[in-house]
Amino acid sequence: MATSKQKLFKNPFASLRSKKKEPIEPVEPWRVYKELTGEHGWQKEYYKTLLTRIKNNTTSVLKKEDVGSETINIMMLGYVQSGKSSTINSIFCILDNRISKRAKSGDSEDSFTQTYDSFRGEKQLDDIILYDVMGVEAVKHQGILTEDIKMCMKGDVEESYQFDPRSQKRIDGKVFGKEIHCVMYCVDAESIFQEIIEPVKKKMQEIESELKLNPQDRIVLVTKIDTICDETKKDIRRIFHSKKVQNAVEMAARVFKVSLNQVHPIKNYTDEVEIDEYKNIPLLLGLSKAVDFGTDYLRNMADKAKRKSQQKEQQTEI
Ligand SMILES: Nc1nc2c(ncn2[C@@H]2O[C@H](COP(=O)(O)OP(=O)(O)OP(=O)(O)O)[C@@H](O)[C@H]2O)c(=O)[nH]1
Ligand SMILES: [Mg+2]
Repeated sequence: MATSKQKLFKNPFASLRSKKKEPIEPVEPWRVYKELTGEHGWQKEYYKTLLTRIKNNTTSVLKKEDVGSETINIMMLGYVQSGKSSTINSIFCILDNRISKRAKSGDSEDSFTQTYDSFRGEKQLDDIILYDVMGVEAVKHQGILTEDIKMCMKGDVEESYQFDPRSQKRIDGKVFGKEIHCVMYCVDAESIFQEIIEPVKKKMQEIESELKLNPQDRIVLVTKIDTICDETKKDIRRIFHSKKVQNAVEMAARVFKVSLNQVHPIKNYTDEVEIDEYKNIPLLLGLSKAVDFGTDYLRNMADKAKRKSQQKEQQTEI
């Protein structure tokens, strides 16, 4: 039986062969965060600083006049099995300080996630809602449809909506859900080096051109970096030193046509039995970028609304 990877890529075992040539890891980091490279290097408590920063950012924007939302809404997107649901779970692991499994995740040939599920954050992330969706698939009538993504972005999809790519009946466009403010696109580190077969490429390009039309921005999360770099697997603090991780990030930026600083490598909590505070750091660096983009979008919308109402006032004065 074909695995989901065999269905998506021409040569699913190419990366296993490439593992033999492990490059020597550079001493200098390929990405510099002042707080991680300073005198003290990685601090376990740093993830708490990131949580507080996210909270301060969301609060300051959401309380602004004309911001018509009480939450920052972030939607996951990506191929089937790319780690979308596991990323949501990892964020709850950080909040709960234990292994949590809120979103359904696991190995599956088709998309494990079949419904449009939302997960509202808690504690410092209580202003954030994460939306989980069905994975993108190469095969026709399988995986999330571009049409569904469009509706989700606009907030025209109800909670618990059952994705049905085989059905001719589409969502009827009534506003029940919440508008999306930023997209987190997941791609797994191993797959990014594979030659994507034509139908996947076509579907991805279709989604890309759709997303480009929307004013909301997106970030790319490169998941499963433990599968491409043993050194990072052993010690997550090597993540920004690893040549393999750097290559995966650069490749993702090229494939998704985004700037390098929009691509974030992460290791999700999957087999772990305990939380590793260091692992929380890359996860929160990725999330905080998505929150920044989400708040930027809301600020732009608020400015637009303000200008519109000022114009109206001026017109009535005349
Ligand atoms: N090694 C490793 N495995 C991961 C990581 N993230 C996710 N996985 C595994 O990848 C598989 C798919 O993960 P999911 O989170 O269900 O992926 P998904 O994108 O939600 O999949 P669908 O809902 O089927 O589209 C699961 O077996 C996870 O345990 C990671 O960072 N490292
Ligand atoms: Mg899923």
